[in-house]
Amino acid sequence: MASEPTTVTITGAGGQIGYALMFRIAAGDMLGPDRPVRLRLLEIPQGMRSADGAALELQDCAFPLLHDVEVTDDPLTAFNGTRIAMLVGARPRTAGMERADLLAANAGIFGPQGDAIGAVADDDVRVVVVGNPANTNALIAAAAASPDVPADRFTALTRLDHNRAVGQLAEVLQVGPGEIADVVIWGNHSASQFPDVSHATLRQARGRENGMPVLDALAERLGGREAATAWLDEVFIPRVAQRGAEIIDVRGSSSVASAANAAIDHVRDEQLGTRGVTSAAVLSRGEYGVPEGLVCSFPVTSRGDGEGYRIVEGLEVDDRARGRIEASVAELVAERDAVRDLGVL
Ligand code: NAX
Repeated sequence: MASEPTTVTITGAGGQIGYALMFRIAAGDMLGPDRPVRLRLLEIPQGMRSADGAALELQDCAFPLLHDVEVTDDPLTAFNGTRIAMLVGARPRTAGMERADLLAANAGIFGPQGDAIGAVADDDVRVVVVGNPANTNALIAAAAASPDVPADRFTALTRLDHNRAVGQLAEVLQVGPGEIADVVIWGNHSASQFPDVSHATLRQARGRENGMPVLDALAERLGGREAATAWLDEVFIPRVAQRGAEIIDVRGSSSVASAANAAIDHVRDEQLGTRGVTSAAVLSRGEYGVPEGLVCSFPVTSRGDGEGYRIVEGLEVDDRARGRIEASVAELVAERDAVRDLGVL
């Protein structure tokens, strides 16, 4: 076991996703069975009791990997020496709230948190933003942390969308989710996202060396190419994009365990390496025509070598896919411009 614990900060730790996250991190699900962790839980004063209660429960689990837990409402304490910052707490949209109000309210959270990360986090800090609007909140935090922390250390979570897409494909193709490789979520973590299966394969399908294209498997299963395309356009894409609303409708509450699971997948793969391509919202340097400086979901891989996620370049993007990606990117541009108008960036 490594002797020095890794500091992990969770914001919004008194909320639902925070509660679902911390026990799995303390159990070693995120950084592996050899890395002890020190948890720093950030809340606002109204959320402190809930986070304090969760900390008592963590103690009662007696996790061998959990070095210590501190609950605080001070960002400078929460981010002090942090290696992995998971920014979950955010201001939700309430009835009648305009997009500009929502962006402004979240800028008031993610700006100061970015400042604090810039001031006191570990030199090699990695940040994942879960709280919505996640991509633009990441942009705001990165701008605030600059120049102390390079902007490419800030990412946003689209792994839940990715995992949802894999789950839908696994069901229709009647294979295990682990069989499905190289699905891509492009764009914003919002209803405009584009879940793309054109590069996806079934890993070990019927002895084919490089796997069977998912598009071929769908055509086989659904009765031809046209039927497969119709299913993708009319069922799969809207269902993945609207899955959050479906969960609320059926469960009576938003996605919590699956969101926490995706955040753990995101950090674990970034730290320890990916198996094939996954999806994460990362800083664009102009790849695939996405304007530089946006935090956009791309196909990514990580070698687990400390360099973080790298965008997979050179994938073919046909006209249909290009149109969908551009629509989602236009939304990201509009969010960025709205934040600029507020004087935040
Ligand atoms: P909850 O309302 O249960 O918890 C949020 C917590 O954040 C609250 O305890 C609140 O006190 C705290 N908080 C608010 N401002 C804070 C601040 N400045 N510093 C520290 N803590 C603060 O929400 P929950 O269900 O946990 O969801 C959290 C966020 O995740 C929401 O913004 C939600 O929209 C977003 N999601 C993002 C997903 C993604 O894939 N990127 C999927 C799931 C989820 O919808």
